[in-house]
Amino acid sequence: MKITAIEAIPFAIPYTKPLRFASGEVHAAEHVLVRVHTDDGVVGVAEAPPRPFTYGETQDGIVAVIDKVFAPQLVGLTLLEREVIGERLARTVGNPTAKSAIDMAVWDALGKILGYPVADLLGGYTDRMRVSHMLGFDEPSVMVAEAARMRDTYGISTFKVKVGRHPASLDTAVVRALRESFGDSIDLYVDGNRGWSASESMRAMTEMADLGLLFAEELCPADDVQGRRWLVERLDVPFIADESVPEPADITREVLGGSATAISIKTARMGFTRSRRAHHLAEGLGLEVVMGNQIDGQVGTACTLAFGTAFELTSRQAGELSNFLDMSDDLLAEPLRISDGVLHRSEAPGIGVEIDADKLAHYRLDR
Ligand code: MUC
Ligand code: MG
Repeated sequence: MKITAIEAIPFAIPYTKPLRFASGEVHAAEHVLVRVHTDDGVVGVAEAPPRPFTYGETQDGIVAVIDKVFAPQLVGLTLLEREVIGERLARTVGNPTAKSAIDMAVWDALGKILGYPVADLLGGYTDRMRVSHMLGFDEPSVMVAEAARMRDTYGISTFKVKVGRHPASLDTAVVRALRESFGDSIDLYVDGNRGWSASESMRAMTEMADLGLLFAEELCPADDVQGRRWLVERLDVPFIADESVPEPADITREVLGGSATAISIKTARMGFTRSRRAHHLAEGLGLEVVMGNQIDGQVGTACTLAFGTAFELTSRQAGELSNFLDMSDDLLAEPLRISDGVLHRSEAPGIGVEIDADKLAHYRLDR
């Protein structure tokens, strides 16, 4: 159970369809595959997606902090010492996806050694989640066609619509077109990635009041403290905190401060260990939870699914598990498959994925 080495392997896989949103855009999955090796010969894996516009991390930075700081601090510890691992990672400020990938690779290795899926070790609630697909900025007709393709091909009927543009009518027109095209057969919610002010958000939400939205996510910055409280108090749908709650303590602060009433749990930024704390906080504070997507590849999606299926609260809402569909390829030997709007988790130990050695050799950037 002893950690003998931690590898950070940069790779790049192009997107077939770039994702555009208020805080940035993504054209390629320039991620880092993290492998935790143990003296049992077992290797745990996870992936870190650099999101400079959200967390400040870069692909080179993730590789450097793992190689130079985290690996030397963790080699020699055992997989059972996860509190010690967390404490050592926490000595370094920031770097959430680098820390989280290490945490999840540790859990993956532990599951493989014990012979159980991580989802069962964490909570074992269910074997599947409904899938919510994220629609990036485009013309209304293109976004409606994309939703129709997702529904017809994969059975997906929940959509998160990216908003936050100026003028806001660019976005409200999209949401209205989706509702008019699909009627009540789909669920819709919106994510602003902090693109609007509180008053712009209120005007847009008022304009969309008849469209039956499930949630509104991060429409305006949490740093606009009074404005955001004012907005959240007036909305009649839960307000999801996403990038404003990278740590469990942020959840407490934002919720008790009246700036959020629901949270997005992203394993990419909290790993399994801190996501579990976020989940317990959500239970204790009475918050709705959506399993969010950090524009993850299939390894990251398997991690989100492992965590989401572990608990009742995290599997209640459709999880954002489909961004990988917009990638031209991936690293898994056996790809994830969404059908009838549902993604089943693997019954294999750990997070239940196997890396295809040829694909990794093809896409890695360090050789
Ligand atoms: C999301 O839910 O916001 C876009 C930016 C980011 O940090 O994550 C994605 C999706
Ligand atoms: Mg979001």
